[in-house]
Amino acid sequence: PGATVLGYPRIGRNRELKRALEAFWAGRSEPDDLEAALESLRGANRRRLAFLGLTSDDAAVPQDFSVYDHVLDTAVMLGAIPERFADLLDDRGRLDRTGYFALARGHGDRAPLELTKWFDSNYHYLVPEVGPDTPLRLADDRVVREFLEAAADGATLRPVVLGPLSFLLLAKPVAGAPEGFHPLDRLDDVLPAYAELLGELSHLGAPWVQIDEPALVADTWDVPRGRVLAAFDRVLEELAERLARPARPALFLTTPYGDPGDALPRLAASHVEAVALDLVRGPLPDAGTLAALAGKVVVAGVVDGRNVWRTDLERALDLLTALSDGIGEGARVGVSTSCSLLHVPLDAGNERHLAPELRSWLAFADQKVEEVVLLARGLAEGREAVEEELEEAAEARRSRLAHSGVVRDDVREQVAASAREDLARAPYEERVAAQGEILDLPVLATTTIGSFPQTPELRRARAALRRGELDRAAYEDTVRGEIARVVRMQEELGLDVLVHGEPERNDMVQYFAEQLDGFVVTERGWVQSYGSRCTRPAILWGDVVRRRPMTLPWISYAASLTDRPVKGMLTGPVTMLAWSFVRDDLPVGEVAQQLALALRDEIADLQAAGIRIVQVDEPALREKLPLRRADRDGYLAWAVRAFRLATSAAEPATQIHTHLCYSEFGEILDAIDQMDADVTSIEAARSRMEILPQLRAAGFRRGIGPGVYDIHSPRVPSTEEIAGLLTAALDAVPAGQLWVNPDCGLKTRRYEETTAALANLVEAARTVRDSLS
Ligand code: THG
Ligand code: ZN
Repeated sequence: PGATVLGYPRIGRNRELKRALEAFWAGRSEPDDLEAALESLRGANRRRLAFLGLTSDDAAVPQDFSVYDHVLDTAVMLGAIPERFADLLDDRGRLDRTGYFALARGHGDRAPLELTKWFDSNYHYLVPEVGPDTPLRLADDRVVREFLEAAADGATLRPVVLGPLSFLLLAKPVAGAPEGFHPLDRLDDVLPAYAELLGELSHLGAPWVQIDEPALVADTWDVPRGRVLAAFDRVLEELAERLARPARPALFLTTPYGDPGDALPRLAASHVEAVALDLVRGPLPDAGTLAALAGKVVVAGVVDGRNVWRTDLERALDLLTALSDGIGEGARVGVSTSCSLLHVPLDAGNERHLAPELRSWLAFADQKVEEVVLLARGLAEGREAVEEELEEAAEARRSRLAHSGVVRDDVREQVAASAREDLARAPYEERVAAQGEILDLPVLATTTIGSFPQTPELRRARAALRRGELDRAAYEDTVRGEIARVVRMQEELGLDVLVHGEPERNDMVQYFAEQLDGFVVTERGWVQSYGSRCTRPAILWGDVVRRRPMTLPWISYAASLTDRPVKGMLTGPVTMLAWSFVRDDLPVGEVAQQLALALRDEIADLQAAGIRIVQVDEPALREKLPLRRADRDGYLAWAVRAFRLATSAAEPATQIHTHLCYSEFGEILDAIDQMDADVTSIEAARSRMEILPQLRAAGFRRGIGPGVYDIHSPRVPSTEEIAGLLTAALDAVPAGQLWVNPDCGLKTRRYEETTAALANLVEAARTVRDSLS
């Protein structure tokens, strides 16, 4: 019992992790420099947590560092190294740092592990590849080494490992695995490795080990729930029961990101010593389950690890008391965060330019640690002991809810009025005819997703603008110069629908957040996205109002430079929400409608200025899909409605495009259809167009642009290769429906690759087009 957190950001207060990794990758530092920087980062994190009040005696400080990704670390720990990297293993079957980075980033022509979204967050993990013959054993002693590293410094940490069930459910079968094989088939092969690790840690004196099993809160895996539960029973049997203390440390089992549901009674009946519950997203367990938890430490995740608002401490203490009373006699309740603090920035105290009132509403990672410590004290010593802090937090909360920007009557009225609107655009056939007349595009029209590479010159100009060394007029000249260059380049390449290239945007969410009332952006609120890459999520705190056109001057300028159609580029409502921290005082579906209304005004302005094509990107639509099946329809209903509301100002002759990232669309095909965009571009190059027959079978009849150039790799695809993909696409989609485009924005690529690949793309479209007639 006491206070703890399930995990802490790994990037460092000044993004030291990014600096250390990128210097090493660029050859600017030696392996020893890198290891020293990583060790110093681990030391700084544990000292910080101790300073904030987590104690070593309770092993309250988690040992959860990762150099690149914790799922990759688990794969390496278990020796699950794909065959194509076998020659990077040393004679004891181990990977050095270079090998580790090869799995994360690729090596020569060997593809890295696939990156995909971690649960419903904007963090990406590397997908382990497990087949029937993948060697699985305890192959790496990182956990032990880092435990000893801290011990040498006088700290007793609580090692954190991703549990065997979650590891296998997050993995994918190796290419060529037999039909019907599932990584979960290998459960009995990974359990001994975990048992061995627990034995070693116990031997070294680790009092606790944290095992994360977030997979239990989702019911959307490709195996039935019954099988997941049976596998979980095996985990509990082998690790908690068969292996008795002191042959293993006490087990601290967590189920972050939601409600473990029917897995909880099993956990309550098991031999684990502590159970951590996400009480922000999940409910207080029922009376029977609470009673069954009586012999254990129950760690209550009452501080939200996914958002940045200060905790309602009063409510949290009520919850802790209810939990304690519900367990009854001898209850041992600990206080924690709902999940790792990986998803929030480090310290709101670092924000020097936020309005003090706004700043007082926020809790980033460090403030959340303090909240947890305070709540544990309140629980132990009684409410009176923390009366003052409770009142101060309540006051900050009242100030937020009473702020004049939080409820704006005009916005609420517009949203209410829009709920009565029929959002159907003209019938698709009518739109196709009207658009065809105006746009006069060939079949297999070519375009890009929107962004072009961000040049060092642009980055420098933006930084100089921020520091006040460049005035706005000069900055805007730089941006216009870049737009002119990109438009000319696209004309020369022979693309049919042009874009302005987005040189004015740092991030596709932040750019809009900076211009909308209701949002604030941070200065140093970095959150890890993957590896060394971070984003600075905006904070949506009030009702949303568009002050003035946000993209119109740039798009109009681009359009003035060419006779070809220029596509306007906007970020859709779901993605604006998904990649920001969102207010907790209004249902998120309603916030989405407010964003949609702001976007609708922008589309109306673009249309009035003669822009005939507008793309509303929703790359995060798939990622926000709820982890429980029962919640999916409700989510998709408001997400689709927001998209339709945003695009409802478009006349029949205005062509609406959308772009969706990540290739698993199976579950949302119906929603994509209901969004009713005229053209949808999707990621498909890596999956060899597998999605198309599904779209066809679902009766999708609108324009579709399956990406034919994989922009996530520096490789330039040949004309023949692209033509081959297009020909394959034509098997499933009539030529009149097919668009030709890369599979995502080009922002992270370099111009050399981009122009070569686009030239091949245009050439391939011509060849296939000619072969049609
Ligand atoms: N914006 C936001 N979230 C995203 C993406 C985005 N999530 C999904 C996907 N795109 C993630 N991809 C990236 C790609 C590159 C970077 C971050 C996420 C990146 N970041 C810079 C860095 O870490 O140095 C900082 C960028 C900045 O200055 O804002 O390169 O597009 N919100
Ligand atoms: Zn994309």
